[in-house]
Amino acid sequence: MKLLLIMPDAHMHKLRVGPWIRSMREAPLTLTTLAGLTMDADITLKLVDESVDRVPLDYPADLVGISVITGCAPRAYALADHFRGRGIPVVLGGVHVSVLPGEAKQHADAVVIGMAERSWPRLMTDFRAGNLQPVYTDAYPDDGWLTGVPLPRRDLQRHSGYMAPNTVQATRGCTRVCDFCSVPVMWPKYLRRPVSEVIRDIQAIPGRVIVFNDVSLVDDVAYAKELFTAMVPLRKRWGGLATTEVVKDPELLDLMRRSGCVYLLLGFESVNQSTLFQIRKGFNKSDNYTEVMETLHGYGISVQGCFVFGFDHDDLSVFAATVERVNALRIDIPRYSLYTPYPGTVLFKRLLEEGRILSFNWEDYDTMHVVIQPAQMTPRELYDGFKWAYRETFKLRNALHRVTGLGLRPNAAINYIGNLCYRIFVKRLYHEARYATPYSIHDPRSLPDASLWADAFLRELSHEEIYA
Ligand code: B12
Ligand code: SF4
Repeated sequence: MKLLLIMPDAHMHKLRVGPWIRSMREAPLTLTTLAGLTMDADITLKLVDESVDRVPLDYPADLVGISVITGCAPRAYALADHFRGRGIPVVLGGVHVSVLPGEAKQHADAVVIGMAERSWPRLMTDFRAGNLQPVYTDAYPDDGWLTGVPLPRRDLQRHSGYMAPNTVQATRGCTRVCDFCSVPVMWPKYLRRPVSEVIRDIQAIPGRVIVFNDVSLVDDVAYAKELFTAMVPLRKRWGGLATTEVVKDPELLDLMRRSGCVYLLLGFESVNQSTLFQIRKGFNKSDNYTEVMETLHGYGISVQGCFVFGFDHDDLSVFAATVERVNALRIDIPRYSLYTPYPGTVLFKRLLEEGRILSFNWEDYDTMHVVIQPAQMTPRELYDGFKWAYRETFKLRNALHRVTGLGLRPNAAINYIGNLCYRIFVKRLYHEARYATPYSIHDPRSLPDASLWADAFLRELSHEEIYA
């Protein structure tokens, strides 16, 4: 039996020069995890991440599985329709499918809602018995532990295509509920994997550098300390995601340094404290950002700092104010996004009710397009301000000021490469056709009829149709 697993394209992180394709980010663990869960020895597995490879449209598969995040949903559905047109059954899963299974079902023979650690083996057994069901779900473990996840099949992943090919995951989900974030919707519980299993995964990686895919690795501080203590003897260098609160605990920071932490991605989101309260991220304290940066730099940790534009409190002054602060804070690798209401989130429901969602074309949901009516400016002003902030931030003098301002730092290579990648991205932002307009005005689900879709989505979010 031949199984083809696909992760559709995510444009912004992809660099293509002629036939050479490279992802400027870390390798996802989705397909390699599903492959690890596919135990039958007689199954030939082919994994295709379209960010680094081309999808073999004529592949003689018996079953196709496609992973769907919102920004890639239209591409995922087009691929699903193609393979179904060839008579090959298609299974869809992932964040977007879990939130809008009824929509996904129109393009699939089966949908998998939520995590697949238990449902995927069940689905494979059903499929082989000619008994594929339309919907699969998996209960989240009550005790907060995710045990027995097999080793991801990294051997099946294209190794050369990624900036960081060796990824690991210790936890799933997050204990916070920021209004724009899909994670609490997809993972309603914070799950930890036993430290011994994570260490086994890390030991299986021959390289020295690893990246954690966890969205909030240090949410459970006691767990994080246990994990980092166990990692010290492995002598790895690692990066991951955390919140600004990480600097509160010197013992944790010390363990992070000793276990090899060299890079953290932090969601600062805004320089305005009123915004932080509104988006349910009041645990970020704008006044403390200097302390956060100085502390992490003191521990030799580079910071990718993420900010978002388009909040209700944002007016036209927000762009210059943010760029100025980013430079003053010497954030090593800044990153900007647009406030995007992912389906199922608190924000999506609020803006639906307020009639402020401008586009339901999921392709626009890449945080690089304006899909909402901002409160204090036009969509065009928001888009132009966002692009301006990117260009200004990655001007050579600003990048050099941030990266070399404190002398040559231990992670100079990470900082230089990161800034170089974003300088390339800024060029694309200004020159690629897909970034020319704030949102895809030609999509039938965009203005002026967008509000007509609101009711349909609210019904869909309650999963009424899928279980009917
Ligand atoms: C690596 C990563 C990427 C990679 C790969 C993207 C991808 N398709 O996953 C890259 C760098 C390309 C990327 C880009 C972006 N990402 Co990203 N990314 C991640 C990250 C950190 C890890 C993914 C991962 O490996 N998870 C581990 C695996 C094991 O979990 P999983 O993917 O959920 O899969 C499980 C289940 O969902 C299910 N499943 C998933 N797919 C399938 C398919 C089938 C057939 C089946 C049966 C089951 C199944 O089974 C798996 C095992 O339980 C996640 C956060 C996270 N930790 O999940 C965000 C995440 C997926 N990204 C997110 C976002 C928002 C983005 C960006 C918009 C960010 C940005 N501004 O750049 C872009 C998207 C660009 C675009 N065009 O859409 C959101 C998605 C929200 C949404 N509703 O779509 C997430 C959830 C983070 C968040 N904070 O909300 N990202
Ligand atoms: S944005 Fe970060 S801290 Fe907030 S809910 Fe999402 S993962 Fe958690």
